[in-house]
Amino acid sequence: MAIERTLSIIKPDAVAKNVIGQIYSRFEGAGLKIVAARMTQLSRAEAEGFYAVHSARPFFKDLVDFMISGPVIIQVLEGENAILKHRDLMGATDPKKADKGTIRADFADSIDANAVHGSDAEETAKVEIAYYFPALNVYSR
Ligand code: RTP
Ligand code: MG
Repeated sequence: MAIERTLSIIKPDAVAKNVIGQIYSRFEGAGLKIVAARMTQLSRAEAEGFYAVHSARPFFKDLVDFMISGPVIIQVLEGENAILKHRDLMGATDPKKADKGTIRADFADSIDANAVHGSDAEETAKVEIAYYFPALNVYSR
């Protein structure tokens, strides 16, 4: 199976709940390595740019408002089948529909405040990693 990289964000609700370590443990437990990471509070322009594909959707403004409401932790995860593995760990977008034991089932409150983001395909992972880590200060090991 291919070694992949994916872009992960711990959203403001999960940072505020103080569950960063518990979420990192799940990544590590699944064999995903954190190869780049930073904590930041996104500007409106950064959040709008990141979610540009959703700009015409009715939830766009709420999504951007939420993503800039507090600090986030952004990381690159690396491992076998990392993109799908990370999506499986996250669970469905709506925490009410997320499988038991997933990050969203355990830590998210609503479809808006849903704890985490993860790239959904190889191409989007590349674009999203370059968006937040343009210098590619990524540490493989
Ligand atoms: P993400 O991009 O955050 O990993 O989540 P996802 O792929 O599961 O969901 P996506 O369709 O890409 O939507 C991005 C984020 O927008 C919010 N959303 N709200 N109110 C709504 O109907 C709605 N739909 C999506 C969610 O916070 C979702 O994570
Ligand atoms: Mg998505």
